[in-house]
Amino acid sequence: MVLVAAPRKGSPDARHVSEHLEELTRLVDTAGAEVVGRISQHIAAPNPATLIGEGKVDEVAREVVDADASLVIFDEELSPVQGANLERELKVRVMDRAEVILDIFSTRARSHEAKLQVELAQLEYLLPRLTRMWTHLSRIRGGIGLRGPGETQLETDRRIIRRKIQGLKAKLKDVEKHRENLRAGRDPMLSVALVGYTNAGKSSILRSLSGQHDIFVEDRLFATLDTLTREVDLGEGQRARVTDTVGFIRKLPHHLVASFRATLEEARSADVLLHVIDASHPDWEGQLRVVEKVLAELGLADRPVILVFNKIDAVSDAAGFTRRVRELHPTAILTTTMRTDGLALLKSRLRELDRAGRTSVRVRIPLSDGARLAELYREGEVLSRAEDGDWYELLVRLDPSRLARLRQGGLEVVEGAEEPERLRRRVSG
Ligand SMILES: Nc1nc2c(ncn2[C@@H]2O[C@H](COP(=O)(O)OP(=O)(O)OP(=O)(O)O)[C@@H](O)[C@H]2O)c(=O)[nH]1
Ligand SMILES: [Mg+2]
Repeated sequence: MVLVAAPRKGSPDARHVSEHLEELTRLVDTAGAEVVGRISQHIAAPNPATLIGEGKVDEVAREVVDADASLVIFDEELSPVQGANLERELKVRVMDRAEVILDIFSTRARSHEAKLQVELAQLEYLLPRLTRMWTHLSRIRGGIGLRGPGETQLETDRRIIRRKIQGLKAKLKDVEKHRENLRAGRDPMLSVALVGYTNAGKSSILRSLSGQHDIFVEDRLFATLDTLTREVDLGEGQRARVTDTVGFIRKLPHHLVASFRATLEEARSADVLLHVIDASHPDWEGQLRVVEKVLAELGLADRPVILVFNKIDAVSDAAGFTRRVRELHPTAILTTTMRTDGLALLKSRLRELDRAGRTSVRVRIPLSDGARLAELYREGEVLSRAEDGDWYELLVRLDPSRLARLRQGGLEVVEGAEEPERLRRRVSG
């Protein structure tokens, strides 16, 4: 197949054409096809009919014949009309980046939920392009349709697709509710979600943190499509629940973003997001911006975030890089999953957050109530203990939901020693 990039002149994309084509090549490779030619053009204004200029269309057509390609892929989004025109002129199938990504997702989706999400995204993508796809179909069908009275086949198809979309949305709502119930029933614990550009090392980090080597890691784009949650031992008796999520990529089809909402609900309910960045990637700054943009689209921009610069082992000038990152993002953490102690700092930061999310309270229990005393030691962190006649007086750090439960069970609180520190302030401050 032949790849085509047509960034706007002077746009940030224009400066990174070769990197973007490189990424598209990796996407295409993941989708299982082979690239035989690459063409790019910096355009002043997109041609509404064919995106690229007429002369360039001829050049692509020649390349298609010379390389005997059966498919042309554009890095930019094509409008339905542009796609149809280009297919007519190039006489081969034409796809854009969004369609390639959808294709990869559809072959990689494993869980019921991921499959529903991908199918929804595909139908939403298809709907406005139906005319063009339908022309393909009608040729195959030989024009024999199930035409109703006064209704064209196209309208019938559109109606069927709309109904399917409604059905899928309803099913995904159920999935979302089910997840919500699961979350509500879980033990209160610091919850953390890994987010970031695809291939940054999110799954590797979860693997190292949890010590579970069955977690899938691969040097491919979109290795992970399903969220996966694992309990992690942070050390010093503290634990956290860590969720791995689907990676982001530039020009992510927005239907795909929308349809992955249910999956990313896990991130929404997390106390803190770990935004994982591939420090060894030449355009890590561009990738960081893409992720922030997608997070904003998902309504997650206001979540507390820790930037985690991973693959620091693969950075050529590690000292210079560290200095630069410290200047730009003073609270960022630098990690590597290649060394056993590479995540020590991350763990200690998470322990700190876990403690910050807790409330310190002074409580009184009878000396005779050994069971309750043991419970407090088990569920919280006892900071001090004194005896006063028949009573113990303890200063204990607990998370708020545990405290509420103990109070319901009759625990006597003398005073709330300090307001729980807001996690958000701790992270961004
Ligand atoms: N050099 C180096 N490579 C790493 C490090 N962490 C992960 N990798 C490699 O990076 C590649 C991608 O890792 P994954 O953990 O699958 O990345 P991901 O962010 O989960 O990717 P997706 O699921 O595709 O979004 C794999 O080949 C890993 O072995 C690191 O600290 N240093
Ligand atoms: Mg992954």
